[in-house]
Amino acid sequence: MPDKRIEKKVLSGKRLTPDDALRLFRTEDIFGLGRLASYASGVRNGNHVYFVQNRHINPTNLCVNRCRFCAFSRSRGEKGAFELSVAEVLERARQAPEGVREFHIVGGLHPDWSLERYTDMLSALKEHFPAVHLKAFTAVEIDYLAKSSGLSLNRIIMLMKDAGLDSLPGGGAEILGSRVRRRICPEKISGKRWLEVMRACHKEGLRTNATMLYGHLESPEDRVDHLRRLRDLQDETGGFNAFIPLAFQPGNTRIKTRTSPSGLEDLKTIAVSRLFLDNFAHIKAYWIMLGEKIAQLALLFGADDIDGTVIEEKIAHMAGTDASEVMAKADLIELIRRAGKIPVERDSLYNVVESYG
Ligand code: V47
Ligand code: SF4
Repeated sequence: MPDKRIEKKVLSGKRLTPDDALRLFRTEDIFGLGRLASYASGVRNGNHVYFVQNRHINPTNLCVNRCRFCAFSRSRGEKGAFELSVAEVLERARQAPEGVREFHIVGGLHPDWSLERYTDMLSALKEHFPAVHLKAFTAVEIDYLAKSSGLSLNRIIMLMKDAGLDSLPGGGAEILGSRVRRRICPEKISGKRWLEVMRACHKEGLRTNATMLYGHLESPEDRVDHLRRLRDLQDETGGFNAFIPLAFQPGNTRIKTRTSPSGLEDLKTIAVSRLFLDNFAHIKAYWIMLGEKIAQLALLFGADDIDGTVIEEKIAHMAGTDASEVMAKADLIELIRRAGKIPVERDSLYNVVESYG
């Protein structure tokens, strides 16, 4: 075991300190760490691993921010820039197979789309697909809409909810601490503001996810600080559904690292997140960023969710990932089963649709 004292704490359900998390990030006992995280996952979710039938839709990649780690965004007129009309968004939605339960919608910060452009998109989707959950817009986009419309954050959240928004994905968190944030995404809202937007959403009854982009310029201390801030907000609101560590994909970006994080780094990050975030019900191994094989191993290192069918993915693919863009439901089930786990299809709020035990 990585540390007897930490092991004792986990087995007796005691909360880990930031210093404990740092020790875990530094341990070389990867199997001991995995066993401990797997135990913590079992306490919360038994042997179940969740997946969702979803479809990603990116309405535009025009973005005024141009974060250094992002290969997806473009400026107006640049090669590869795109902006979808509401009709084209609907067309993408229609391509989703029978059984899809969630549209995951995120985009760049468009230089001149109006607030109505966003509410029209949500209401059109809701009108045509009333049974599909709309998980849309990161905290960064919500903040941008408030700033560009001159309306308050709470007003924007209300308008989005009225138009059909059901929950928010966890993007835009990156590394919340300002030292790294200034270097990887200087134009983006601060970590403090990201947390404020999430707090406001939770208070309005919208559930959200949280992410952490790792494997670039951050240190283990930066990761622990990030996790601590998320755990503190979760203590306050209880509004986060899942935590998703996002493995950095370096292709076509302006961050000088040669490779994406190693498999061991991926597994460690999943395991430490599971152990430290004791108030998060779910840790998601996002197979698009991890690759199918590491995502499968992550299920033995504390993850209890593997995300979904996805269908079309641009953010990781424009940054050079070699994972595929779509995984069929049957393949998700098989991947989970082969890890010795029970596949459970869920909706966006983790209600069970069907268990394949
Ligand atoms: O905010 C951008 C990240 C995020 C790169 O909530 C990159 O269920 C790696 O948040 N390498 C968007 N990551 C994706 C996201 C997400 C994905 C899946 C599920 C959920 C959920 C949320 O992608 C961005 C940014 O943090 N990102 N560029 C890159 N080169
Ligand atoms: Fe824009 Fe988001 Fe890419 Fe940053 S990560 S450049 S905010 S699309």
